[in-house]
Amino acid sequence: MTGVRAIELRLVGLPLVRPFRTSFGVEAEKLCILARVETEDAWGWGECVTGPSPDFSGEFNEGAWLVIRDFLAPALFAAGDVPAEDLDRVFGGVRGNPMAKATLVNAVLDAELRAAGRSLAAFLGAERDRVACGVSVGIAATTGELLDQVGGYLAEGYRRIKLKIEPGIDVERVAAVRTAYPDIPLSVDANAAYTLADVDVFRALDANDLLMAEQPLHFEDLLDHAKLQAEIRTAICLDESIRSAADAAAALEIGACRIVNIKQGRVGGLLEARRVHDVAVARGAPVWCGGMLETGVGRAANLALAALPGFTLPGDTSASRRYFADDITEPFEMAADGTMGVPPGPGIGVEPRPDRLAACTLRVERLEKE
Ligand code: NPG
Repeated sequence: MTGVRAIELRLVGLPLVRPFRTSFGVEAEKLCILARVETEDAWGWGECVTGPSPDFSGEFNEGAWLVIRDFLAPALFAAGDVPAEDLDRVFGGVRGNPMAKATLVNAVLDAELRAAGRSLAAFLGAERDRVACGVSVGIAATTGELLDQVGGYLAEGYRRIKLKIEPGIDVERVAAVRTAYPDIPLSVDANAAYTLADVDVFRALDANDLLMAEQPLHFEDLLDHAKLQAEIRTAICLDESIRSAADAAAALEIGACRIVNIKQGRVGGLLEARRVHDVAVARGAPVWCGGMLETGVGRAANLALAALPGFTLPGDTSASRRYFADDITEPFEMAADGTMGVPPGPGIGVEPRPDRLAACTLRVERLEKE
């Protein structure tokens, strides 16, 4: 492949079909950056998983835009003809900012694979062409509303229900869902809202036969997660705490978790995500593919990743319609058996539809190699 000669950054906005409430806030609209890199041979797309504010992580849209524009793009242009595999080194002068880096790593990889006529799934080492889908259910106003939502998603075929929890909206809610649906695969996600002082909440949750409790404690506190894991039966899964393969190795080594949520954007892109997968597989820990309410561009990348052999649990890889009335790409549909097809085409296998892209775009900036 020849080097990247231009990058188009775009801020896009799409209304969500229902506001998504977590322990750190409510999102009613999906606002994110899409990057399109251009080489002599192909275009490649990358979706940045940052949101409007630095809540899930320290990165956020306007910050990521500047990091890409002022630091990562100049480094990429200066690097010339380098494969995506070398971008760790190219971006090595910029600390942190894995979500901003992932945007360009994934876009360059997509361009490379499109030029080679090879699918992302095949490149990553996928072993199946369909993946099992779960759904993440935001904190509802009432238990009745939550039960309605869960019932609707189960009727659509979702194979695992994940409930967002926060202090005070946890044990009773989860027990109500478990009572209504005694046999479904069920998990909870706290988005770091608890402390070790809340160990009794997690002991009480143990009674609900949960697949896992995701990110119960502070994202920087692996030791406390290890202490909590030693006190409860439910497997802890880490999300925010895992920013790299090294983090995953450390967390599994000290018993801070037994399961890893892999979000490629959170760990710096698809290549590091595959390394996280490999670390977990080597240690016998199951992984699954997390979601960040991505548009079809990010969803396509997630599906390819979720087809790797270590992804043995259903992911937050839901159908487009769970998020958007009209996605940016052709919508991703889930079959009635709760699986979704991995795009077989070159690269991520999908493109934004020009009319939808134009309608959703709030701002564009074109960066060119000098
Ligand atoms: O289906 O994409 C999805 C959403 C899954 O719950 C989900 N994501 O904490 O994992 C999370 C949460 C999230 C969404 C976090 C958006 C940050 C932004």
